[in-house]
Amino acid sequence: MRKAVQLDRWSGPVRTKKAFGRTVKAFLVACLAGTAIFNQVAPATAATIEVKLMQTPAGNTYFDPAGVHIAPGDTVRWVQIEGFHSITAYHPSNDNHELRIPVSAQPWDSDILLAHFPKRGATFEHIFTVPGVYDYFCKPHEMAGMVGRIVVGDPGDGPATKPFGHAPSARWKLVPEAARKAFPSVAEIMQKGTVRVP
Ligand SMILES: [Cu+2]
Repeated sequence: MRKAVQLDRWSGPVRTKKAFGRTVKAFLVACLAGTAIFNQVAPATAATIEVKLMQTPAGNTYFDPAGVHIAPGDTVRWVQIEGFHSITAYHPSNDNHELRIPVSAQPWDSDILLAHFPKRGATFEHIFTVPGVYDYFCKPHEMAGMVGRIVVGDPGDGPATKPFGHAPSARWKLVPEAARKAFPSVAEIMQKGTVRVP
């Protein structure tokens, strides 16, 4: 693909005027096309953090770890271990659930992971760029308290730092009681970096 070749040039050494011209052109083409050129120059420190999707033989379901502190640009990779799970952001676009991710962040919904990737070890990934607190849940197990919280950089003062039911006039679906109790606190996540279900 022509575009891919140009992007490769952008990341290569610039030795001549002609090459520099091509590089600038490639950059402009990429910008105009709205491609992910910034992924090409993402900081080398961007990390991938794994969270396991768990179900014990006794039927306990949880994200492991339930809470993580990551840096903007990091990727979280959820890994299927056992059970039927989804990884779904608390966001009105996901079945009118309460907004509990930063206002300017993109919501996500993996849907039931096993429906698409029936194997143990199947994964779902999301890249977190907007700083703040992100709350998410598992569709089949939200009522049982299968929820997770990710803090990206500075927690700030976004929706997930506010009490549950913070916008009653919006008539969003409320976070069930069992789920409310299952979130690790932002303070604990900031202190420990990783918070696992006891
Ligand atoms: Cu689940």
